[in-house]
Amino acid sequence: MRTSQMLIPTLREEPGEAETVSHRLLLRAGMIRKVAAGIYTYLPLGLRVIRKVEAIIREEMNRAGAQELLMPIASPAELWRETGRWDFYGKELLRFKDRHERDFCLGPTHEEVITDLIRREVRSYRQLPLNCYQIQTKFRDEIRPRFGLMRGREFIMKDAYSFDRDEAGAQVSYQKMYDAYQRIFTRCGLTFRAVEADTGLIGGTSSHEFMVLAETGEETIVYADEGAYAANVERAEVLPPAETAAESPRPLRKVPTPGVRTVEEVTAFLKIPPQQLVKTLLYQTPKELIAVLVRGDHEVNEIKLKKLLGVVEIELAAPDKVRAATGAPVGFAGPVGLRGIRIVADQSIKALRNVVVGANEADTHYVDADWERDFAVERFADLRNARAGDPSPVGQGQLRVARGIEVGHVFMLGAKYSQSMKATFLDPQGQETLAVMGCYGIGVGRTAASAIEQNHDAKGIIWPAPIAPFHIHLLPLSQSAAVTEATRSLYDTLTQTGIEVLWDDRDERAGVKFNDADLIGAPYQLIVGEKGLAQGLVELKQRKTGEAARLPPNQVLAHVQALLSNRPIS
Ligand code: 9G3
Repeated sequence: MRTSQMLIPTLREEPGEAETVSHRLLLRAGMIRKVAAGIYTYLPLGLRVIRKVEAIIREEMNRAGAQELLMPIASPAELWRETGRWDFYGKELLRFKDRHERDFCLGPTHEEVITDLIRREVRSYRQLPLNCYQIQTKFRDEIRPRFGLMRGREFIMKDAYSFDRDEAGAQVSYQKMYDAYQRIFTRCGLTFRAVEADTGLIGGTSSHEFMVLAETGEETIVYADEGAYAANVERAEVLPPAETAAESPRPLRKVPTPGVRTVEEVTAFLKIPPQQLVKTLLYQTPKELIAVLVRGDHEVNEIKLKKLLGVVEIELAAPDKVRAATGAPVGFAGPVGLRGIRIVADQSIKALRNVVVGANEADTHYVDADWERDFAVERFADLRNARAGDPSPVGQGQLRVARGIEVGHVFMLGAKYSQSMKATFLDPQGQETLAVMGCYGIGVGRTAASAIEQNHDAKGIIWPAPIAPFHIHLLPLSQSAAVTEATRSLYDTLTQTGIEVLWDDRDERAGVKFNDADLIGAPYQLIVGEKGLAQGLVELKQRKTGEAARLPPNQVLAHVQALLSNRPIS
């Protein structure tokens, strides 16, 4: 392809609204353009990357025995009513009516549609196991779409659904998908980890997220420095405290703490370590206000709290609610003398003695409070976020923390959807049996964007070769006959062997061509200049390392083929 004939509107300046590097570079490299919030056009260069990611996904899904189909984006409300999700989801589910006033939504995922298909077409255990997948546009009306392709409203997802005769079969399907995901992200040239994940609202029994490790990732993962343990911090278990503080309880005392509210202020004012302070956080659930106690240096894990309380929604109580319930402003709430409010506590509290807590009085705290003597904890549970330094919950080594971008998610679904939609089959004994399901997603655009988050420098993108829009950026530095002739010959030789070459044939200064080539990020740049040619040489430069080799044009093909196949260069 020749630059002069392609739509590649590169930008010199940083686009204002982009907050993360992949968003900025996709815009500047002329790969995407926004149509509306969270809704993008993939321009020719950007679409070439998307298609490469899709091709890798397709190959590995087919290799794993899944079969491709394509479901509609318009999804009838009737199916969503059967599973109860029509009313369960809020504004994120974009709904519309057709001309006959019938309700539809733009599909955010396709459990209902695929289960409806299978319950009609699968009647016998002989037809199972079955794994169907699609690569298709999804719509989720995110309240705050941001970061370009990272969190769009309309996005391309590969979503697969497995149906098995029983749990054991479902485990086999799950493992096949898990292994296929390992191959997919490896082939995309990404550094990633599979982590244990929360099953979230979808339900089901277990799930893993595939995280691309990047400082700009929105997810926090913890992993052990020994062994294979890794989990999304939302899900990561924390072991109960090893031992209980030796000291004996001292008498409870009230002390004035004028205007001293936060952990930092209280610990500085009373000269205590944060481990000696117990935070009292009041949460509002649909049913009640509840007090949650965690150690001063820990954070509440709201996913764990919701699971303990069996609620779907939870949020910190508003300041006026805190004042009404405790008689004190935020920062002075405490468990002692708290009337009519249940108290749950993170298990770390159990090991503490003589702690500092709010006194439910403005500008006042208690010191030397004791949970067995001075207040009633209804439940001790694992309610905090795991953090660096914690022992690994599986007993090997200590935990480290990293940031990640979720690019894939695999779920064991059990019979959740086959139950509500009566997707049954006749087992060998002729008994109606519920299919056991799994579902498996990959964000295609997010995978491409995360490759940028992991592979870029100040000048632009550095695509991993397997998903690069082109293998080589061909850069003639003058319009002279000699340079043009040599360039054309190189272009023909390379493209005839299937190597993808972007020939920058514009009448532009060398600097402009180099800037665009560094921004667009093809893994190799082939530079044809007057001087070099006079010596019978052209220059092959690696975008990632900047390493350049000067070689005769007739050696370029072999050199490039060796580089692209990761063979040592002879
Ligand atoms: C909705 C809306 C948003 C959603 C869902 C449903 C996320 C929803 C979870 C999944 C689970 C898996 C198959 C591919 C892999 C992920 N956001 N989820 O179910 F109605 Cl508005 O999508 N689905």
